[in-house]
Amino acid sequence: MRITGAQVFVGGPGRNYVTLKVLTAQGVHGLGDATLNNRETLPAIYLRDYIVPALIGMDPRNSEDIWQFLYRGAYFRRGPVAMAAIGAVDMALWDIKGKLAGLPVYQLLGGRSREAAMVYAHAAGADLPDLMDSIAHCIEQGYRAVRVQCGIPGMPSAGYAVPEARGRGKHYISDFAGIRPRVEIWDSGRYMRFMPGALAEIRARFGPELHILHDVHHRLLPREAAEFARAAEPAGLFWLEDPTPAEDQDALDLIRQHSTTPIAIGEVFNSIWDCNRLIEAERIDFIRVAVTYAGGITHVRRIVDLAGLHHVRTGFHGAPSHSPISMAAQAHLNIWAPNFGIQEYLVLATPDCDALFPSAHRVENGLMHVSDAPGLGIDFDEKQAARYEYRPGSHPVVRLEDGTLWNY
Ligand code: KDG
Ligand code: MG
Repeated sequence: MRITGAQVFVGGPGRNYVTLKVLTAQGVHGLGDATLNNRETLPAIYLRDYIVPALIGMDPRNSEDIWQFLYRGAYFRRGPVAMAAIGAVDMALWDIKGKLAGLPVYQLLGGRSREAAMVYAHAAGADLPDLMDSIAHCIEQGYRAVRVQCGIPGMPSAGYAVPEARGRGKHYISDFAGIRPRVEIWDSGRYMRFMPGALAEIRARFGPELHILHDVHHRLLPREAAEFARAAEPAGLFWLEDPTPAEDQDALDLIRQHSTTPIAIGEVFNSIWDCNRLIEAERIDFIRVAVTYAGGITHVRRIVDLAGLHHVRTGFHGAPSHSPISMAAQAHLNIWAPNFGIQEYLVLATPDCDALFPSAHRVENGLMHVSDAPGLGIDFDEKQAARYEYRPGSHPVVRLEDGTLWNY
C-alpha cells in the first residue's frame, strides 16, 4: 500500500481552514486539519513544499514511523507550524487506518470509555447582566458547562473574548480585517477587583450544578494569578484557564500554594516537551493541547497517557479556528481517553460548514456523540471548498494604558 499524493486546501466559511487530503494507490483517502489561526499559510507551505513530496511512496499504515520521520527527520523540531503540519498528516493516516479496518478511530485507540463526552460552550457579555443572558442561553441549549467572559467596568477595551457592546456578535478571534492587528487595552487591577465577585454572582444565580469555566488568557503575573485563583474559590470553578503565560512553569507553584482552584493550561503547547514537567509536578489539573498543533493523534495520545499518571485530565482546545476534522479526531480521543475531562466546543456549525465537512458526529444536550463511521467519520466536499479562498486576519494585540505591550 502506498501514498500517491496529497492536496492542501486553504479557506472556508468564516475561517481559513487548512485541510489536507492524503491519497493512496488503493483509492482510500485520509483527511487532516492543519489550521493555525491567523498564520494559516505557514503550515500549508510546510505541507506542500516539504512534507507532501516526501510522503509519496510511503506506506500510510506505518503512521508511527511516518510521525517519527517527519518529527526527528526534520532536524529542526517542534513549533506550531511544523507540529500543525505533522498533526494533519497524522490525522489523515489514522483516518486511512480506520477506513482500511472498517472501524471508527476510537476503536483502534482502545474502544469506548464513555457513551458521550461533555463539552463546554462559550458565554460572553459586555457587562454582567449581558453575560448572565448569554449563560442562560447556553443552558437553554442543553449545555452543562459554560466558559464565562465578561466586560470589566472602567476598562478602556472590552477584554478577552468579550463583545464591545451588549448583544454584539462574539466572534472574537479573527475578523479578516487584514494583517495589522486591532489594539485592546488591558488593566489587571480592574480585572482582579471585578471578576472574582462576578464569578460568585454567576454561581449564586445558576446554582451548584453548572460547570463554570473562565479563561484569563495569560494576562496575570504569577502572584496575581495566585491571588485571583484564591479569590475565585467561592465560585467553585470547573477550571481557571491560562492564568499566566506558561513559559515560566516553576512560577505556577505559587498558584498551587495559595489555592485549590483547578488550573487548565496548554492550548499553545506543541509537544509533550512543553508540558511534561507541568504534568509530572502536578501543577495543572487539565491539559489543553489540541491534535492540530500538537502533532496529531499519535502525539496527543502520548500526552494523554502521561497526564493520566498524574491525575491530570484532558480539556482539548476547541476554539472556532479548529476545523471539524480536528474536532472529529478529538471526539475519538475523548470517547477513548480514560482521563477525559471536558472538550471545548465552538465549531461554527453553520449550513455552509456542514456542507464543506459532512459528518454524523453530533452534539446534543451538551454531550458530543461520536459517529461509528470508519476512520475519523468526516468528509470534505471539494466542490464546496472551491467557493473559498484565503483571507488575511490577525489576533488583536494587547497593551497596557501606558502603551506597554502585554499578552493577548
Ligand atoms: O487563536 C487563538 C484562540 O484559539 C484562543 O484565543 C482561544 O483561548 C482560546 C480558547 O480558550 O478557546
Ligand atoms: Mg483559552
